[in-house]
Amino acid sequence: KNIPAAKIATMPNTTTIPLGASTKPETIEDMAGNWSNFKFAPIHESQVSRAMTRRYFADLDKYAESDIVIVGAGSCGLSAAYTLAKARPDLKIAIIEASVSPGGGAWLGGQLFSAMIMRKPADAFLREIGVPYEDEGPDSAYVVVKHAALFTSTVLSKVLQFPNVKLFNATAVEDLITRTDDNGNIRIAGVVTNWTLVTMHHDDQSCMDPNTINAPLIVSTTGHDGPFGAFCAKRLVSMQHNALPALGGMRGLDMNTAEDAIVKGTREIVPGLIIGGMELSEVDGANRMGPTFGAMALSGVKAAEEALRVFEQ
Ligand code: AHZ
Repeated sequence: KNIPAAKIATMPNTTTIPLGASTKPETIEDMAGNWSNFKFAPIHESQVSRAMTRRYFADLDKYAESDIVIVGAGSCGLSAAYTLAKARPDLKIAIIEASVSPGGGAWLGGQLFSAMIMRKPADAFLREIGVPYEDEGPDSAYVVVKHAALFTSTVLSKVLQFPNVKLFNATAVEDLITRTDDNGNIRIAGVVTNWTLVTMHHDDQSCMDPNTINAPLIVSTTGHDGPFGAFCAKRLVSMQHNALPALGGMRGLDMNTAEDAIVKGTREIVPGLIIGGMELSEVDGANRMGPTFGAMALSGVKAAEEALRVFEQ
């Protein structure tokens, strides 16, 4: 309000500046060696704000009623999202990720090591998404991706390019929407969300009610118990859902049993809620597998298959 009227009159008209109006030269090669004449396309700050906010709020509006919500964008959730979005481009798929950075624990292979181990036959998923890997031979039980970030960034970039997928990151699922039929059976009918920073401050700030997304099907892949982990499984227990009276509790590490159990066990736990990845270890009392990621990719594939089966019923 302190800007003089004359100055405002000389500001570019925000509605008529086409974005990129003066972006000549058009290629990086054109720019090389010509930096003294370099200039960005002129812009008014509100154009930037509006370009972001109108898309975000349009997405909130569009995905308030989704077909499938995936909770947690770790290796399992992203693999599920990829498989689902590819199989059914007609479905609206919202991914809710509590962290600013999607990927969960899949940015490193284990401890602080770069290489990611995928036990065979999960190498099929790497071929599907086009991630190169080393194979130590036909007798080897595993293949190696040279950096876990290569897997995660590839599957993430593919998921984000599907036009029917929206990732809401920095957003936490903080409750489930439920419906009870005349016989007292509970069906999950959506998720209750909030900005993660808000969710983290419910103890010291008041009146921060959440937002909602309705969906007939939720795929929860929030990982094992941790600051946010195993969220939907824990919520089923706390709401005294008779299908999950108590958590099984993740067991100690046993690669051989853990990976098979997680893939095979990925299923609809209660009507409307599929649980996969390491969240399932908390439901079933399955072992952990440590730094081998094949079960996460294939649990994601199975979660997608289960989702499509339920959806197509
Ligand atoms: O931020 C979490 C992470 O990105 C997200 N998340 C958790 N709670 C959430 C909530 N709302 C929204 N309430 C939430 N997002 O879920 C993601 C979980 O990713 P992850 O990598 O922790 O789980 P995963 O099951 O996809 O992969 C597990 C990888 C592991 S753990 C393990 C072991 O401990 O032995 N071994 C493997 C391979």
